[in-house]
Amino acid sequence: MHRNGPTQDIDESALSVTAPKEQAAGVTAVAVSLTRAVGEMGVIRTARTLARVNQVHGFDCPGCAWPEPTGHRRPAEFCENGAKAVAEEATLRTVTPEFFAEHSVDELAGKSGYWLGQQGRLTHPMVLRPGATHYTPIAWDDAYRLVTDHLGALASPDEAVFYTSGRTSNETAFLYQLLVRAYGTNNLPDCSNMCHESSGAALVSSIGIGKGSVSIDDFAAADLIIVAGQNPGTNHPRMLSALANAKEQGAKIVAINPLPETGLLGFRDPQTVKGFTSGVSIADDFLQIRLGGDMALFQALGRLLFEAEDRAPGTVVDREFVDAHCAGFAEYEKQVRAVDFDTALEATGLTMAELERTARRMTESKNIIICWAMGLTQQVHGVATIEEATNLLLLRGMIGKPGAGVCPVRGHSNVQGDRTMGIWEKMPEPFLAALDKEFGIVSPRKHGFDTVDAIRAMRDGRASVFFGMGGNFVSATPDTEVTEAALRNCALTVQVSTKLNRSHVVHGSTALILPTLGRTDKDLRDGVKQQVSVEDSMSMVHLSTGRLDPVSKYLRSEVAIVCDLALTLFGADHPVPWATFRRDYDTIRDAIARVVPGCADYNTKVRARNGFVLPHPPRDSREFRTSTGKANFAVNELHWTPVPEGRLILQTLRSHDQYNTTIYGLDDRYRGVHGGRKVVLVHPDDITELGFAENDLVDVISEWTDGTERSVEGFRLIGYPTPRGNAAAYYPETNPLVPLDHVAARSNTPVSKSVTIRLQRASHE
Ligand SMILES: Nc1nc2c(c(=O)[nH]1)N[C@H]1C(S)=C(S)[C@@H](COP(=O)(O)OP(=O)(O)OC[C@H]3O[C@@H](n4cnc5c(=O)[nH]c(N)nc54)[C@H](O)[C@@H]3O)O[C@H]1N2
Ligand SMILES: Nc1nc2c(c(=O)[nH]1)N[C@H]1C(S)=C(S)[C@@H](COP(=O)(O)OP(=O)(O)OC[C@H]3O[C@@H](n4cnc5c(=O)[nH]c(N)nc54)[C@H](O)[C@@H]3O)O[C@H]1N2
Ligand SMILES: [Mo]
Repeated sequence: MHRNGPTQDIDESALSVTAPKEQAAGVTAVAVSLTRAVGEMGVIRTARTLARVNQVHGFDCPGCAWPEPTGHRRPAEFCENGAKAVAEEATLRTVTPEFFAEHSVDELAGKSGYWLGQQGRLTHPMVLRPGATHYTPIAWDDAYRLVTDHLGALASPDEAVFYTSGRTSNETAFLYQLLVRAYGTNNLPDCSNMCHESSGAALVSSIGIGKGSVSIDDFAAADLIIVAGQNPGTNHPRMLSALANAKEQGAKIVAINPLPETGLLGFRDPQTVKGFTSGVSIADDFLQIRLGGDMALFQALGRLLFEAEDRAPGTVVDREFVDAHCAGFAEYEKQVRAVDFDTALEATGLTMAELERTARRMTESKNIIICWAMGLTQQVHGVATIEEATNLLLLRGMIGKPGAGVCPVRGHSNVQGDRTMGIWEKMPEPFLAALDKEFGIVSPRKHGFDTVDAIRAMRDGRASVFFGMGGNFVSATPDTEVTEAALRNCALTVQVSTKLNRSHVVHGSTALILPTLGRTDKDLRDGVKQQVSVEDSMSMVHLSTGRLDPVSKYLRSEVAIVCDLALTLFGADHPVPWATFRRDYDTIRDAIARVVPGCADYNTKVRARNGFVLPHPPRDSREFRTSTGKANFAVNELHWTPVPEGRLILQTLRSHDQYNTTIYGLDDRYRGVHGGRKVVLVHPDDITELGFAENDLVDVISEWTDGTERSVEGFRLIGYPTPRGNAAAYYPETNPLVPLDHVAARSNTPVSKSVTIRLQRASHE
């Protein structure tokens, strides 16, 4: 029943372009998802698998972190891209020792990430010895010893880096950070460093907790929902149902985006009969903002809100809320009243009428939610931008009441839970103290490396062991050439993975692939089925149970891998009961209950029908545990990036047919790009003005402030309705253009959404 992956790699010359789609989802989405799933898993496995996605006793969709509805769940609580994520994992295609014997690492390094991923699930632990050309099989015990020998040989634990990607369950995450801290380092970079780190930094400073303050039910109670810097039609498709539902209840929806993203502008809900035949326009207003213009927009809206208050005193500013709960209001008022509208119009590319209309919507609304994702976080001033959005909500008293609040929409399905469980290079003291008390260890207090600092350390030889708990570090991170050299600089690179990816073929002197169970796989310990738990974007924690037979008997669960590694590293008389944890995941949850705030009675509460919600003081009781003990109005100097002469500002984003570095297929259906990925979307007038024609092949060169340049070659120019001066291209192909030092202030997040580029006629046809 095993299948083989495709043998052909991408042929970019087959690329074709059609007009962008006006409506997302609908019948095509259902058809695409089923065809993909059947192709990977066959009919029976498809039916068994998709029926369990996001059901009460099923498994959590490994796609995005959008929550499940709390009440009635429809029989198909997933979307086209969730189905693709499931098919990608539940595939029957396999990558076996024979595959590795056939293909040298050099050969595999010449393949695209798409080709690698399509080969199927990894089946055996594999090792690449120093100087070897091929990976060969290794016994699990020998693999663990190889890792611990390397860790034991380091001059300091701080020379090892332990990365986490956001699919890892709470149980694994908790044990993994415990292993790393017991070993002696806080070097726990994660994908969040490249994702919502800016949201966390801003919200901790403004409201005292780095998580969103709304629940799924708040959407139906909102009367204004602002969606900024996010493409839910592709990346959080089930959010469109929540938005459509809110609209039916009378909410207005404003989309703020440089691109007219299909799902925001038109949507057919495939789960309703009506959705099969007719669609709705989700957004009542589409503000086509320039890249990086959001901070200026939010500040200008602040001034307009104060001016509306002047016209009708007592109607706009929620004095009671501000007086009782906020600090820094006077400073904020003073600064924002001085905002220069001309600058704001230039930075945003919007009209005064658009700003005024949006301000009016905000003054007329009783309940406002602001949602955002990577368009705001991956900016130089991402943290300040999110603070400015929060300022507007504080001014209107929109935190801690139904139908209102901040809503950072998370990416990976458990990226929020991983942080709750301690995956962070700078966990606060109370967490470390509780961990030490529970286990009788001494956690290090010195902050560890985040993602960018980890790359710098490996580049400079300050770290030489890399361990990846999931993810695809080499392809997800910026400045590909620098990062690849950094990984190659390591003595050992280890990847715990489900699928083959580029991080397996860009490696240290010794490299290990440790194949693991995914969310959909059955996990038996001594014949007893184990469950794991996850936390969604709205702080709901619930169980996930895999049901499929694993494609290979050599796969081990992530929990088992962490425990085995710990037993090899620390020996059997370590104070942490690793063997017990490995046998029965309930015992891990009991430990979590004693260490992690808000998790008391974890085993009981997580078994409730919809799981349980973690505490969120601002949402629950308007309590703000910040430096001032109040919600802080932030005062920020305006920052935006003008487009230099003859240049463009580039954002790197996701197509409709990928999950981060996992490429499902080559069709960005909604944007009308088919059969290839090496494209740059540019305004037709800019294409002409820069001396090119649509369809030309170009090299893209990024320019950095230190005078260095980076380039990618052979991209096709596509005329697209972006704002003038802005361009868009897919990640990860364009990661080589993002300089390692191009990071957001205060969050160190790579600035993937604002890279200065110039175009040049392609050097090779
Ligand atoms: N199918 C699928 N689902 C996914 C993922 C996936 O790859 N595939 N990835 C998951 C992950 S980890 C994450 S983090 C999320 C990502 O979800 P998104 O943040 O939606 O992902 P991106 O494709 O990066 O899209 C960024 C959006 O912001 C807009 N934008 C860019 N710059 C600006 C700006 O300066 N201002 C404004 N207002 N808008 C801007 C872009 O035009 C685009 O619409 O999705 C998650 N879900
Ligand atoms: N230029 C640019 N760069 C970006 C971004 C961008 O918008 N632009 N976005 C950033 C963002 S938001 C993120 S979150 C990161 C994503 O960074 P990562 O999380 O590191 O990348 P993914 O592509 O999600 O990882 C995919 C790999 O994870 C493994 N995997 C899948 N499921 C499991 C599992 O259950 N267990 C284990 N152990 N492994 C598994 C598979 O082997 C697969 O190849 O990329 C960031 N990089
Ligand atoms: Mo992400």
